[in-house]
Amino acid sequence: MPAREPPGTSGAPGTSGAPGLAPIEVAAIDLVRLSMPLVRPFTTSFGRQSERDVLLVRVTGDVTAPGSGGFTDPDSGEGSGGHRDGQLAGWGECVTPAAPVYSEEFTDGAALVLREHLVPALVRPDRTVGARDVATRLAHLHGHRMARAALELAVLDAQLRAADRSLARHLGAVRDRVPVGVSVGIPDGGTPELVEQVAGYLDEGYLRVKVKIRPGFDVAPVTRLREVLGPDLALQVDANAAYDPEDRQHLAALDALDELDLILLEQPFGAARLRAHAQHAVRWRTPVCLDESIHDAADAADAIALGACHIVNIKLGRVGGMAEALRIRDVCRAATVPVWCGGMLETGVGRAANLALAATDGFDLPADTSASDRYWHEDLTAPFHLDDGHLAVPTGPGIGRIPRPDALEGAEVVRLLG
Ligand code: NPQ
Ligand code: MG
Repeated sequence: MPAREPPGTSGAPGTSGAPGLAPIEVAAIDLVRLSMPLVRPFTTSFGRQSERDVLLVRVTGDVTAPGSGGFTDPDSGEGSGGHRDGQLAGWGECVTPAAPVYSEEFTDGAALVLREHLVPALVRPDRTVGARDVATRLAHLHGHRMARAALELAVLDAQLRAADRSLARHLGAVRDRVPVGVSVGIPDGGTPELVEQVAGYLDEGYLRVKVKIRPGFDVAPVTRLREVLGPDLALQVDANAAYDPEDRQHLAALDALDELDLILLEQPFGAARLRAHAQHAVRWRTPVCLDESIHDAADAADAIALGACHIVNIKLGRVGGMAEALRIRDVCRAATVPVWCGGMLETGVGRAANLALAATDGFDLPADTSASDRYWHEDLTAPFHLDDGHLAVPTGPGIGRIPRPDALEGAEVVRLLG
């Protein structure tokens, strides 16, 4: 057991029984950036996206004792990539949107902070690095959790590939497939198009539907969905912080949504408005779920103690990576607060990590990790397919997916270290 990596703590405290992971010798770190068109525009209360500005972190490690099976990917039939001349690559997706519309984080900012601050601090003492070191060596830096998460996940993926172990196994996954739902944007065509899209996703087999709402597109479309698709439709809504707790019309709309038998109401108010969430959560029968408000395990504990939420959406990027995601899961489990795995329009790289997380104990509601074809004509990796409302958890080394080399042909690669 390497002294620097005690059992079960290699980027994944909170997991029990996972053997420790050896750190890797970092040979290079690159940012890989490309634009991918979405299959249909995705509109939320904060704006309309028709393409995804994708940013990946690639950590290349020197392999001194290559594992025998560590370099093929049974899920995709591809090699794990980057493994030549005694090297292997780990991948992490930085889920920042191009603009600071979901939170303060955005892709140019993430790329800059990775290049100028996070990567230098990570390798400054020495180039022997494990996923845990991302938290400890970057502890003096504030924020930028999505950038941090991408770096942590890339290091963890490289370590796991070197050890020929899957992320899901490392985390102690309790299921080999994950029940999934779909997040449906506000359609250009309004309510009729929403009904049509939701019916289409149900035909594909999605187990629940999450509808994006904003003031002016809320009660009428959601009521219509209930009328057309019936009381059995597993339906929830996400406001992305668009409602003002001081606005009577906004509150009247939320009160009306409370009559529609929703599984949950996600983030009606601003990220910092815990007291407003608590004041209204106590009146509503619909459980309030927080997304943007929860950055770490302490936020989750505070929100639960205040009565500001009954359910927590966990996203690897928003909380700074796997270690913190598992801590939040543990805080919620101790308080019997259900959690589920959210999504940020990830490519197959981020989707693979989400599935491993969602396969762990405590993730009891369907994930927002939809199939690849919900977002992409062609995913960056071997695609994820919907099977009876579930996605299979990758079983290959690390996250179990790599970007297809041909898909990266037009990508911009910036070497941060090498
Ligand atoms: C949420 N995700 O749960 C987010 C919001 C979101 C699947 O609903 C570009 C980058 C566009 C990140 C659109 C889903 C995005 C984005 C929506 C995140 O709140
Ligand atoms: Mg959300």
